[in-house]
Amino acid sequence: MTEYSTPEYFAKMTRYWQAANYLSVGQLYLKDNPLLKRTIVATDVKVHPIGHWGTIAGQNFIYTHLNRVINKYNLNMFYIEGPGHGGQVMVSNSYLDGTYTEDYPEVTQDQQGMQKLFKQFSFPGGVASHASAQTPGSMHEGGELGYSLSHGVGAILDNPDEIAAVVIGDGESETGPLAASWFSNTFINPINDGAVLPIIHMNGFKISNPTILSRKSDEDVRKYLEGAGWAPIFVEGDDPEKLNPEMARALDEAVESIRAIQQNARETGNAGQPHWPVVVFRSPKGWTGPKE
Ligand SMILES: Cc1ncc(C[n+]2csc(CCOP(=O)(O)OP(=O)(O)O)c2C)c(N)n1
Ligand SMILES: [Mg+2]
Repeated sequence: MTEYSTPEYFAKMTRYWQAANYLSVGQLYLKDNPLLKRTIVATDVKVHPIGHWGTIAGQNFIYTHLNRVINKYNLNMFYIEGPGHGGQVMVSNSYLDGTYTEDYPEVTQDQQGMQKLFKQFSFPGGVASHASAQTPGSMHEGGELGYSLSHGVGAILDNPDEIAAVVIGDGESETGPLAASWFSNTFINPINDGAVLPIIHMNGFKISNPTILSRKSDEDVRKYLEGAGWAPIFVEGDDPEKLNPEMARALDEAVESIRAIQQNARETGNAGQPHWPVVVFRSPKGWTGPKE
């Protein structure tokens, strides 16, 4: 399994992440000139760009790493995007893996297709700025923050081989529904049910206001989550070269601990009340964007 942790593999992940980020920023701002092969002119740019760049690079990073563990451990895993206002995350990643073009053959994986992909995003007659029913594989449209974890738990009940990877915004975590849903682990039976892997995307802000959870120390966040019956794993940084091995280690640990909990319960017949892993991922809001 070391093939998934070599410097070469991590370098490819960085390039995949950068491609996803480029596709995401292109959808936000460009109508034409998708590869910036000629000097940018006013008509290349959207007059009213609508979208949330701040959540994108962090979520693309998480998505890239979830693809890694899916391949490494051959997982049945799906992604729930709590901060679903980052609609490009779903669109860009499904475009990169080819499923977007399967469903929309006119959006080809070349310059012409990219131009269509970019122009249609959050544009009259185009696609929504949040993860929506138009996105390949999407089951439920977002819009209202707070329900990601409860949806994730609902989806894995009686689905013993399924893992719902639930990305939760730190702003979202302040909503009543999300705060209450930390207790949903009480209802997960490791014998008959699958698992949720909550990943708190701690980018410090909700739109541009500071979040409560991000202002707390790791120690307080740890106690908060442990008190609700979870086992937190912390990852923090902004340099992909340093962060790739750390995120890989964190997600390996999370997946292996989910498997160990399930295996133990299924072998002994004792469901218990296990402390499932949760990843707390601190990265800058608007990561990779220019300061000016
Ligand atoms: C219940 C609810 N309240 C308010 C909003 C408006 N809103 C959209 S995005 C956002 C900030 C979300 O912050 P966070 O969850 O931290 O996600 P980030 O963009 O930082 O990843 C807010 C308040 C909403 N969509 N739903
Ligand atoms: Mg946030």
